[in-house]
Amino acid sequence: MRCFTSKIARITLVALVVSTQTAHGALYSDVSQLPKLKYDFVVIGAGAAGNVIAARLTENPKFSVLLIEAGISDQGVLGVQVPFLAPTNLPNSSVTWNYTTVPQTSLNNRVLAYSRGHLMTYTRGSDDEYNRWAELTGDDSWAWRNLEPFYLKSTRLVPPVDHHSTKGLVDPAVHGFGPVEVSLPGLPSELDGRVVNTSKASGAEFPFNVDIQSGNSVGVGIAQSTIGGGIRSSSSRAYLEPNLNRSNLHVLLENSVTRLVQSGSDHGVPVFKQVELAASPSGKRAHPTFIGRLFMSVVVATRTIVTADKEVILSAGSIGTPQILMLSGLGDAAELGRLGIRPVVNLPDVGKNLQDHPIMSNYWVVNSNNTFDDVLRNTSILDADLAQWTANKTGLFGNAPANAVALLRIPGNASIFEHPFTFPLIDPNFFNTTFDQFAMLSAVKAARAFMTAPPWQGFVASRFGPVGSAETDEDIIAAARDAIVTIWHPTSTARMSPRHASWGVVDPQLLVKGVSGLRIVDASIMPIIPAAHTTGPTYILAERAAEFIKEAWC
Ligand SMILES: Cc1cc2nc3c(=O)[nH]c(=O)nc-3n(C[C@H](O)[C@H](O)[C@H](O)COP(=O)(O)OP(=O)(O)OC[C@H]3O[C@@H](n4cnc5c(N)ncnc54)[C@H](O)[C@@H]3O)c2cc1C
Ligand SMILES: *[C@@H]1O[C@H](CO)[C@@H](O)[C@H](O)[C@H]1NC(C)=O
Ligand SMILES: *[C@@H]1O[C@H](CO)[C@@H](O)[C@H](O)[C@H]1NC(C)=O
Ligand SMILES: *[C@@H]1O[C@H](CO)[C@@H](O)[C@H](O)[C@H]1NC(C)=O
Ligand SMILES: *[C@@H]1O[C@H](CO)[C@@H](O)[C@H](O)[C@H]1NC(C)=O
Ligand SMILES: *[C@@H]1O[C@H](CO)[C@@H](O)[C@H](O)[C@H]1NC(C)=O
Ligand SMILES: *[C@@H]1O[C@H](CO)[C@@H](O)[C@H](O)[C@H]1NC(C)=O
Ligand SMILES: *[C@@H]1O[C@H](CO)[C@@H](O)[C@H](O)[C@H]1NC(C)=O
Ligand SMILES: *[C@@H]1O[C@H](CO)[C@@H](O)[C@H](O)[C@H]1NC(C)=O
Ligand SMILES: CC(=O)N[C@H]1CO[C@H](CO)[C@@H](O)[C@@H]1O
Repeated sequence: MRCFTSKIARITLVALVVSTQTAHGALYSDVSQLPKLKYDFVVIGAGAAGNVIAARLTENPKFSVLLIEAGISDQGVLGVQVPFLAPTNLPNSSVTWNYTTVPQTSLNNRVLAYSRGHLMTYTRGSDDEYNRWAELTGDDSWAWRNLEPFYLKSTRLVPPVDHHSTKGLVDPAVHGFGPVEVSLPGLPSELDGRVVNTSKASGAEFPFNVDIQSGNSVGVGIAQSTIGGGIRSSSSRAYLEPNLNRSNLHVLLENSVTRLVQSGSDHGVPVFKQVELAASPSGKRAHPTFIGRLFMSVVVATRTIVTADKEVILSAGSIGTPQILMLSGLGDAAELGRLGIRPVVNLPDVGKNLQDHPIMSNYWVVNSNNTFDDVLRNTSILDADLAQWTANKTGLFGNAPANAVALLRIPGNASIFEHPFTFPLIDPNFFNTTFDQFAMLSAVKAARAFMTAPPWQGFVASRFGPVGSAETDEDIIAAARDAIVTIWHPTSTARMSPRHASWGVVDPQLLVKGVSGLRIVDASIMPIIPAAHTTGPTYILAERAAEFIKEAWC
């Protein structure tokens, strides 16, 4: 099926929209401000995939879309916009979910911080990764030759911030024309030349790869990041912000989806086209009110239901998506029963198969004063920037000057006693196979071999830290158990499988098995984690899915 929309008709409609809609008029944080509670599509989660879906579906002026996001707006959040700050300040902040894993048995029972949100390193993954998805699902839509147009739609190469020549370090021909900006580092470092020379001299050991987006990711090259003009190019900046002026797109922030509600049934198949949401765990929003000198908190709403005429698209990510499915009775029936949730469809794979990339840093002591150490040790400059944001945030939201005080009981229906706002158990089970250990050992050995090449002589003084001091395979594995953390790439917790397979959660069109009206579009559907940073592949799969949805409803 193909959609035919006259370009002329579309332009006319857009012109009408401009005259009635003010910019940013579609951004809400209070459900009572929403102009309506019924849309064609309700998209849950304004992350990498959800923003693509919202942007692409609203290209059709006939489709109305509500995008719901639990988090706050990223406008003015320095840690999100300043590329250098993102890695140090984003995890564990007001813009992240402060999840942790269950104790990792193979990492000396360490509990790892498991933030959600995304940073900048951009890799799309090799063609083979996607061909494997096509093979596994028995659907050619996911074969790279059919997926490439969607990669090209998602990102584009822009010059580095200092506009230096990047000739020979990137291949513009393998890049696309999408809204997410990708660039090479704008501040070449004294490491770059050594990396390139080591690689070129090594031959097959560390093959030089001029551009890892070429379809073959194997090799060494200069990193590409989603940064444009010195500002982080996030899905929000690239896909959402430019389209907030569309009258058919409403975005509701600071509201969590607590479950999907069965809206009916179609020939015995449960239909899920309703979404329950709440601003806070109790389902109420407290509005501070002054009556004389008495401060009161007036409850103005309980949980709200919004309805999708066509589809609900679940894009809450690899942790949020299975949590919402389970809260809605879609999951392993026995497990749901134990949690006191009435099972609607038995889908044992929901929330299983979590795949992620563990990361472990190898350190060397070097003869150089151009490292980040001083910047990271002397926080006075960073603190000044952060203080400005923190001060403004405090100023904006204010402290309520309370003139009265009360001592109360926590009611039985308070947030602490409720499922939806309780963090799910997250178990990537890192390092628990001999393959995982072999792979990490190989990576450590490769890094060490790389750093003994001639370009590093006189520069590298020694290896550093407990991993650096480990010599035997056994010692390296033992040190790794204390050093491995996550690179925050969870995938596959609602994996796709062939249409009629009993395993898996979604079919190759990303429709949830056993129900109607519900699709999942985010990293959780990846049948296998690609050897790539996961945002690039998420953009590609979301672009692919947006087209599926448009084709289904034109
Ligand atoms: C600290 C960190 C660093 C990373 N660095 C990189 C990197 O350098 N390169 C890279 O490629 N990838 C990186 N990643 C991974 C990348 O963030 C993910 O692969 C990508 O964002 C997945 O997209 P998604 O759409 O599946 O989920 P997400 O982008 O996580 O989007 C899910 C959205 O749903 C919202 N949500 C969840 N539950 C609810 C609910 N109940 N109600 C309403 N909204 C909800 C969330 O708040 C979130 O906005 C990093 C991740 C982290 C945490
Ligand atoms: C996460 O933790 C940090 C530090 O403890 C806190 O400031 C922040 O508000 C938390 N984030 C959320 C979304 O609760
Ligand atoms: C997050 O913040 C909390 C409270 O400040 C702290 O205890 C915890 O160690 C932090 N975690 C990370 C990963 O920084
Ligand atoms: C890398 O090789 C080039 C060309 O041989 C040489 O000019 C340059 O100095 C080398 N750089 C480093 C850091 O070794
Ligand atoms: C929204 O604004 C962008 C420029 O920021 C413009 O190109 C686009 O035409 C506008 N769209 C509508 C519907 O007004
Ligand atoms: C919690 O209980 C109180 C008292 O019974 C009731 O008024 C309130 O509506 C309940 N709130 C929710 C969210 O159920
Ligand atoms: C680094 O700085 C110190 C102190 O200023 C100096 O002694 C040393 O020579 C410098 N090292 C290099 C490699 O420039
Ligand atoms: C930190 O940096 C500031 C600004 O450059 C400088 O004035 C201060 O002396 C530094 N502090 C330390 C402990 O090095
Ligand atoms: C995996 O974890 C289990 C405990 O959960 C442990 O008994 C087993 O030895 C681990 N396997 C490896 C290869 O580390
Ligand atoms: C709106 C507002 O309060 N802006 C302030 C943000 O913080 C900086 C530095 O503290 C102030 O200069 C601004 O006035």
